[in-house]
Amino acid sequence: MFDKLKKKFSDIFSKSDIPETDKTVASKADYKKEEPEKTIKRDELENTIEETLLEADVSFDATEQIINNLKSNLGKVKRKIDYASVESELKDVIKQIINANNSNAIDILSVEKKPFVILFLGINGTGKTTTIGKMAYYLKNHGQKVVLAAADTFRAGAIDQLNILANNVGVEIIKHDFKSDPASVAFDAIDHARARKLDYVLIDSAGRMHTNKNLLDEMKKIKRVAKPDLTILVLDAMIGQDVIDQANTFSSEISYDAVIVTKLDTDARGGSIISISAGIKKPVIFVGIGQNMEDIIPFNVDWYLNKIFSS
Ligand SMILES: Nc1nc2c(ncn2[C@@H]2O[C@H](COP(=O)(O)OP(=O)(O)O)[C@@H](O)[C@H]2O)c(=O)[nH]1
Ligand SMILES: [Mg+2]
Repeated sequence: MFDKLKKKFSDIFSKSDIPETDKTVASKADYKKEEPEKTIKRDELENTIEETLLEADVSFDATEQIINNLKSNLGKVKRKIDYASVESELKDVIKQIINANNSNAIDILSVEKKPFVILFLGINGTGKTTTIGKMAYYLKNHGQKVVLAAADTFRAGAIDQLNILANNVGVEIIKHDFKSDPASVAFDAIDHARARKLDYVLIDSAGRMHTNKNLLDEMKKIKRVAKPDLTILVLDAMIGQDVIDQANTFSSEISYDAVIVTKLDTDARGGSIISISAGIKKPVIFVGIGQNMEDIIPFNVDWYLNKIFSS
């Protein structure tokens, strides 16, 4: 993600001005004396960082926030700015922004209330249903008993898709007929979990566009009836900067507590998590990193920094 910045630095600092033929110890020393000190102007540095971030799909607001924080930090760096010190400051600033919104992230495995009810929201194709399968797999592997609620009764095939995932993972599922009331599916799943003393209820939902009032009302009804302990908005890393608009549209209609970002494995630009943290102010609790059931990991800021600074 920071290739451009690295290249800029290597262009300025690493290029030797000494002709190959003159590379004896003595002549090197002579050249050093005459060579003007190589520097990068502060505004040139800031502009390059700004461009790099914007090209990596970091939102404009988040980029401004990073540059402003960086300005005060870079003031402390000595005259000669090298890539390592800029990278280290940049990492610190990005980490602060992400941590500011992740400090209150819930640890799903240590919740006391059982059954713990989780509702998944998000527009079509973001990866809700797949993420529910992955979460069921994750929870089951941690010794938890899970039931899925097939409350996307709107799209043909959605119930079957969740059913296949439930069978593959080996967890229970509550489903009604296509077009039936999603709130009643959620209600039944919670009832079932209580009766069987299960630990988690994961509720799927149909993809809601903010333009469709009926679907929005239905989603609000699921929330009213199920009274979830946690509502998760599923966001697709691939949609770039639109992610903020999408999240804000949701929050103006229905509240949510945390975010799961999917398809990080295909997010070549990498800036989505920074934009989400700066723009949405909700914790990112898990990230999806592939299409298989094991491809979900609890979000960890150091893992993310490592990923974006090494790619
Ligand atoms: N590469 C990748 N694909 C994913 C990930 N999560 C979901 N998908 C794919 O995204 C597509 C849509 O997923 P689906 O769960 O049906 O989305 P929904 O409409 O929100 O329920 C499917 O092809 C999934 O395999 C992920 O983390 N990485
Ligand atoms: Mg779905």
